[in-house]
Amino acid sequence: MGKQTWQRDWRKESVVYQIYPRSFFDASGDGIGDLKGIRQKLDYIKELGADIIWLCPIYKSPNHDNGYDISNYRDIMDEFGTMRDFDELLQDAHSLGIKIMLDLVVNHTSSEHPWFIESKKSKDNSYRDYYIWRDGKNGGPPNNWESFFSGPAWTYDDASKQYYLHLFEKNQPDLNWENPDVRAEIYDMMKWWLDKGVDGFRMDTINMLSKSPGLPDGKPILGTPYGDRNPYMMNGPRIHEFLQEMNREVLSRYDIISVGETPDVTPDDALLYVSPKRNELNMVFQFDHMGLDYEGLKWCDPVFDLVKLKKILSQWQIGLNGRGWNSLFWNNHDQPRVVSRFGNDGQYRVLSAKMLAVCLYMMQGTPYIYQGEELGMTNADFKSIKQYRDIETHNAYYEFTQNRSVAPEDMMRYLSKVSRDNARTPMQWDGTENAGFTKSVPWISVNSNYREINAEAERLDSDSVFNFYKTIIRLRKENPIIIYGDYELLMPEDKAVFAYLRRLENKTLLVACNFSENEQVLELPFDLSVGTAGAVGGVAEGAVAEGTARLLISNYQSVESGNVKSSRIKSGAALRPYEAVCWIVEGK
Ligand code: TEU
Repeated sequence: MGKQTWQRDWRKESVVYQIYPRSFFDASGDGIGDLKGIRQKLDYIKELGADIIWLCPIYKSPNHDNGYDISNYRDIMDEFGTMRDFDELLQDAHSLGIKIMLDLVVNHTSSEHPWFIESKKSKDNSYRDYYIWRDGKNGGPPNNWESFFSGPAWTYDDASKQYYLHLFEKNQPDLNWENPDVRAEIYDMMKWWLDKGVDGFRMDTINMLSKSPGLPDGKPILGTPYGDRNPYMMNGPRIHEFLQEMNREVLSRYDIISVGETPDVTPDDALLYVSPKRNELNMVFQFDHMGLDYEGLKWCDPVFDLVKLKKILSQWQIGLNGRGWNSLFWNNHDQPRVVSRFGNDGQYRVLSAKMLAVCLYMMQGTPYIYQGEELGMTNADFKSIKQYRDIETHNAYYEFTQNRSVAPEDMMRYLSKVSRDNARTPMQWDGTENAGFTKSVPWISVNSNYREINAEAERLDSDSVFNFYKTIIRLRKENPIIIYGDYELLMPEDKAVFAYLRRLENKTLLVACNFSENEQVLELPFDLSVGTAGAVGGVAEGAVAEGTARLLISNYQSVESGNVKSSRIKSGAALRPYEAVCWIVEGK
């Protein structure tokens, strides 16, 4: 290998596996996943090749929002087990060389948190200012903001005759980050977990901590009684001051990973959070690609547009290259399953799941693989609103069918495509009852396709999505060009093919993905003549570099060692339905 021109970093070279504990594996037999269950599946995660586990919230919670409403930051939710269970899980994970990052939810607490219980007691107690209380206006809430979970973002408290702010459910009151005592409490709690050996945090809604002074009304949103809250609660005036303080007081003192969940940011906004010289976070989750198929409103019949996806992901690859760092994700516990959303969960489920993995995980950034994604799990197959469990889903179903004249059957169709519960059906371990997730009645229905799609079957099948993900993860570790290389989009306007180049030193990686069920043509600005010695034409400068090319991965064929038929990758080569192929060309 030539002179190394890049700065290595374990956060950049790691692959993260996200676990939604409630749906992962139930060891206690109560129908709900738990920490003991995760501990029993560490070998599975190790076999996949992940380096870090992101645990969704495991803290004490009444579970109005499945743990994103915390009533005690320093204790474990009853359903998930005990602090001893956590300590043993952390110890076992570390002994396998797997790190654990927790989910930091500090924009809000549960309304059952002692701080809020005290705060609510009177207008003048020492905890009142831990939250955001305001007098009403014109007989109603202090402003026209809507909650992310439908309805007003304010709830009136009869006792103290004031409203409190909750950007999410009414049981999730927003903390007042303007209050230095609140910030100090949070930093102490973070250090408490880091001193236990936790390896970092995913930071929930972290760009919402700073709200605009005066909490002004938003621009009215047509067809609703609400205004646009985003300009006044996203990326607010003191957010970077708060995060630089958090970094100074906590993050900088440990060798850890931090990723902020930051909806509504551009690449330039993101650089203010992740540029190393800013001393804030290592990376963020942006959501531009997670909203491209919604018509401005989540509850719709999503329309996928590959050209939009290519533009978005390319903007982020180029925008952060050499200046910050990307996270790479298709799924999480809030998003529908990607094979159902951007792929084909019918005839081409396996091929398209593999294609989607090649498309994203050959890019620059830290991959975040969500439980079941590595199996090609699909959206839920619910037929009744009664099968759904998610507070956001139920609130939206009520709001849109009762107050916005959406027909129930239309709303059910929307839910089948966009509800967060699509990602929350139990992990499918094997073909036994309840997919081996629980010996009891699961808290949410198991997808009926578990006999065909499950970890046990896929671990034994060399051609499975699971083993394909293992290969991709291995290739990332073996080829620095995938992690550190530059990025260049090819065929930008093509509606079916996503093709791009990665370059690092004397190597070029070509990635070509067909997002359709029809054969497509791969147009290259140069020919890759392949064999024991091939030549690759430079693009801009027209130079021709001599080099050897080899197939790195394909979802249509296992990679033979060394050379392959050259006809497959000349410009004009055909890409079969949902074909994904990667070639690496090594110059002299
Ligand atoms: O989600 C924050 C967020 O922006 C949500 O609006 C998310 O985009 C939405 O749920 C997608 O439909 C985080 C957590 O990931 C989510 O599970 C929590 O419910 C929410 O914060 C409140 O803590």
